[in-house]
Amino acid sequence: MLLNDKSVIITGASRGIGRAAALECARQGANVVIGYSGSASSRPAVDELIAEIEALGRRACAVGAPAGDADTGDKLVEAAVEHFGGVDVFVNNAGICPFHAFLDMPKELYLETVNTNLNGAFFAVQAAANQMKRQGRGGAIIAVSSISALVGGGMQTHYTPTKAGLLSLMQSCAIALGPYGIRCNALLPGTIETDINKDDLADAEKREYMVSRTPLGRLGRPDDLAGPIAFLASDMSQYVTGASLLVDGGMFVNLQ
Ligand code: NAD
Ligand code: RM4
Repeated sequence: MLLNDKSVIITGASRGIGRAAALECARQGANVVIGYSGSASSRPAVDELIAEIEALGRRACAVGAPAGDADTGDKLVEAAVEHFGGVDVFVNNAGICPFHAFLDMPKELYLETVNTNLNGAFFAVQAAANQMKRQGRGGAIIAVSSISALVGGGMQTHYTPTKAGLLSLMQSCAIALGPYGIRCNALLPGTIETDINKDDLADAEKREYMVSRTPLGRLGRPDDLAGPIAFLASDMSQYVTGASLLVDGGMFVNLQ
């Protein structure tokens, strides 16, 4: 019970890494605010997740609002305060990666990616941090960045800067919020099989190449990230702030 009675907000929790993190936090005793895009097609998955969390004996509620909107963070915080009495942990996880070449990148696609992955995160982190400061009992903020914060991708020129931006945001926020006991850390997943890269990894040759780059011999699964997120959210990491944790099966260090 690393997170007993903690109030945790996770964005983009309807599926993938966010969903696995929500379930692990609930297993560790937390109540969870599930952030999702607000689209009707996501709602069945959200309802199923609420039911699974309740079956674990914890509470959950959902807030449907696009991650890129500057006031989505306020809505998430309001829900956490109303339902669970405050915010102890904020996990910024929502993100998109519409693979596309650089030279003919549509302006709209670039702007949508930066807005969803980075601009919305800035305001949501700010909203969560202000609530934590008001409460006066510290807190933990985790940004789901990426191995792509450290290395490039020819079809990800709009995406990798947002992930580097999230890493940098956590480093600067660690300084800005340390005096309030609010820890800020970045989680850097490697290649995890989820909807975000389903099309990209449908290419058998590309998939095999990504596996071959991974010393642990397989791509990641969403639940590979759940433990590290719970760790960074919990007092087990009480002296960890401004850090980044690669969870990539060893992919980053695999030069030769
Ligand atoms: P996913 O596509 O399964 O999950 C993304 C989540 O973000 C979904 O719940 C989706 O509904 C939500 N989302 C997307 N746009 C949104 C919006 N505008 N408003 C609100 N929610 C929105 O993929 P995932 O792999 O679980 O991705 C989660 C995070 O992990 C992303 O930030 C991604 O960049 C990061 N990440 C993933 C990998 C990987 O290999 N899968 C690697 C590194 C980092
Ligand atoms: C990650 C990394 C993975 C890719 C996902 C979408 O940051 O680049 O390889 O599949 O993004």
